[in-house]
Amino acid sequence: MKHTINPSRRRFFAQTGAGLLAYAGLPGWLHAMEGMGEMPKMTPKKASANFHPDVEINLICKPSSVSILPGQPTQVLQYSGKLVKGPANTLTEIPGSYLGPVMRFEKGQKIRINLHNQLDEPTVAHWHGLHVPAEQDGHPLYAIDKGETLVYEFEMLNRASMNIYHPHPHNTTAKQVYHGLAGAILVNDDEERRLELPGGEYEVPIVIQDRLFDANNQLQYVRQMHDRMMGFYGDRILVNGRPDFKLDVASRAYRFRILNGSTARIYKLAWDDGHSDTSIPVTVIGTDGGLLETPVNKPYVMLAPGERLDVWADFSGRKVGSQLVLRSRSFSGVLPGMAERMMTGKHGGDDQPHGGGGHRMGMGMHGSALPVGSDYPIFTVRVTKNISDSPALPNKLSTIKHYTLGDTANPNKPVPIAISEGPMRMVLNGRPYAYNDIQPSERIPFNTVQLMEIFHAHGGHGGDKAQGEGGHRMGMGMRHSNDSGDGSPKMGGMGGGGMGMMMAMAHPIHLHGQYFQVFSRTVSNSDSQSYASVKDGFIEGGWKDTVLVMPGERVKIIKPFQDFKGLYMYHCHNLEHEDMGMMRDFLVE
Ligand SMILES: [Cu+2]
Repeated sequence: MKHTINPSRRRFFAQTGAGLLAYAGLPGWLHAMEGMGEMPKMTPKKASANFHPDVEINLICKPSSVSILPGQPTQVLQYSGKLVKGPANTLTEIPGSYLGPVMRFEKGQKIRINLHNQLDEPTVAHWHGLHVPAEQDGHPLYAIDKGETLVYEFEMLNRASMNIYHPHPHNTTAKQVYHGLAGAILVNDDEERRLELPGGEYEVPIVIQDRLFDANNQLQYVRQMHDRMMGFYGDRILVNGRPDFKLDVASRAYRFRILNGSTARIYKLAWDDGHSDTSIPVTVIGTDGGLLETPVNKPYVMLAPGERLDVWADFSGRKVGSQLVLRSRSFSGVLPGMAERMMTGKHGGDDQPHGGGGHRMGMGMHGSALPVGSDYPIFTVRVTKNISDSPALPNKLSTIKHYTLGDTANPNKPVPIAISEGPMRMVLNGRPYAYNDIQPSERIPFNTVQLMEIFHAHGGHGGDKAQGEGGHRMGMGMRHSNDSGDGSPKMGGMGGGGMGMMMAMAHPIHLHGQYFQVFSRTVSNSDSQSYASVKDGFIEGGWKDTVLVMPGERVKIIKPFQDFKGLYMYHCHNLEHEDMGMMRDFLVE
């Protein structure tokens, strides 16, 4: 890679966690800060004379103020877009929302986006899901300061799909997303168009987020260490930036483009029409990377941060005045047992160990009005108009070439993505994020298809090998232990796996660059009650860029690394984890 790095503009980011340094008395917390080192500052790229865009957008990120709850407006950060060139339907504002405009692109379009930073801090925009050159991907390396402009130029290579744009600056991604910086990208292509799926007012983006407001309607964010360790959870669900979202529909088929834009919250989506005797399946026609081959009916679907769902929702035959609610249904096991009990207010103070060396999970922790895994509504659909004519759900949606082991360059030696979980230390492959810290397993040969394996490092099976290479230090005498052998996590207990095991939780792992396919999912505790509460909610048959890895699970994926060399991040899309350093780079070379 040839880059101009101006050493006089180097930045130090350790201070971004300053408010949290109150916890610096805990050595493990300092370890978690290791990843928060220095990031070089690049000279922002300018428009190139020989790139002739079909579409050009000015994208401004700036502080703003939006009325969300009754009363005082809420201070937010916001993307606003102006179309400089291209089809009129390229940008669609979501009225009254802090979310950025929905961007609609066509496969094959040449796109220029001029990102203007009007925030008081560095930012950079990442196109989550898009297959773009490394230097167009919004790596933190390319973050710009206030007043600067970064020009992106790329061709849309993706198939029809829903993607995301959001900030990716070093250590402050979660905070910026939480305060409002995010938007949806829809890509269309000929294969999709032939299906004549519901469009226009019948195609509805549904961006699900959770937020916590103070008494003055202002957003509250990370208040304590625990909010980072477990992820930050609000107590109010917003859809497209609105509370108590209601959608008026006609009695016909709709296409819901659903995105989990929360920083940490995982949903178990299911329909509820108020009649417990009838269960309405969720009809899924697409995932992160676009349409499935055929529609899939599920009793519920798990949706982790960063994941998308294309849902066919047919209200044909429903009476005007009837309602349906999309709910998140109850489940367990995505958080450590003790954290789950604390969140639901079932403080097991006496029956749970507080961990070695004085680490207390209970430190400042409190119950939530909306515990993860509880049952609550997401939004309400109201049938307000009778229409007799509705499109039919196609049987065949798209063609997907399914990878086999024979397509991979490394069928017997998967690239490891080891999840290490410890108090104050959530990392991948044993190392917190650091720029220019590429390890041998992170060098990916250009133009290859790779088998990769995501697993919990404390789960045995050589996991600790991946950790041991460099700098693995668990603070306070805690250690990751291999001695459980079978890899079965003992939720909420110290037995067998040590503290790492006790901290086992679910992580949505996101890989930049091309979409991948889930090859296999194996779990050591398949018969557990927790796992049973989520297992029917995974959609594996299509293209993905984010995959939820439950405690005890090993997920093998197959991913192409074609067309572009350079640095591509992989990280936990629990954005609090990402900012703690649960992120690494692959170097495609
Ligand atoms: Cu995570």
